Amino acid sequence: MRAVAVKQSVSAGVIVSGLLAVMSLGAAPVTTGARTISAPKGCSAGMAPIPTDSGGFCIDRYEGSLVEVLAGGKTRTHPFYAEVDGKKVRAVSKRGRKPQAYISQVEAKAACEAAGKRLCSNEEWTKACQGKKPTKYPYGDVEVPGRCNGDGTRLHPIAELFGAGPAPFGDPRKMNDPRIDQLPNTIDKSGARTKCTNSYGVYDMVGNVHEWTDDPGGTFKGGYFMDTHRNGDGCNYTTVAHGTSYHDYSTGFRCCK
Ligand SMILES: [Ca+2]
Repeated sequence: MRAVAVKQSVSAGVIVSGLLAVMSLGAAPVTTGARTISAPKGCSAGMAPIPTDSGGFCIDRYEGSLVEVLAGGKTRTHPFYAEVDGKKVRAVSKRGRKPQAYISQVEAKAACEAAGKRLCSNEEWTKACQGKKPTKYPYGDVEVPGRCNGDGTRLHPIAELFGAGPAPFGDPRKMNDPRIDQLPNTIDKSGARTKCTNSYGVYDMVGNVHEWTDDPGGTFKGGYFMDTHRNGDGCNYTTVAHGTSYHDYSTGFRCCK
């Protein structure tokens, strides 16, 4: 019975997706047995619709980058390697931009809200990462080296800048040094790894930068360019060691709506 239920669920997801392609906006709910799976209506540019049995949600296709909002409402690009440091910023989901790192959950939440969005819940984030037919990695259950930016084969950038040993990892100033993510072979532009995606068309959920969720206890998910296994494999990678004001060269975000 369980296998049948799963098959129905996946089938409904395909139907909803097909309707979306035709209609652009939303779709009539699809009922499978006791469950009704429906897609969200009107996901904005740069977001993907994720159908669920509670109405669905939208998620940014790309890791978040930032623009600074200036007096008078004009904006300018905020450097991905610079801390937010009290600036008024707004989240952007755009292919080809290096995603923001050095950002806390508190700052990421404000940036999403300034864009009319919010941080994703842990459950939303994981569902979007695993794809329509849930898999350990966005593209399948078996890891393909190099498909996402998480192999960690380069010398650790902290060791490159500050030498070996554990001490730099406990030093917030060193962990937020803007030079780190400007080193070669650290973070990629969003969407640059064209096969690091899934059946929803969402990119870089595993690797590149960690992504804050809305967990009030402080959680970020997916791993980063040096590691996608230590705290769980792929979409299950979950870091709970840091509070909501913490940030370093590896912490980024993505918004939902
Ligand atoms: Ca990521």
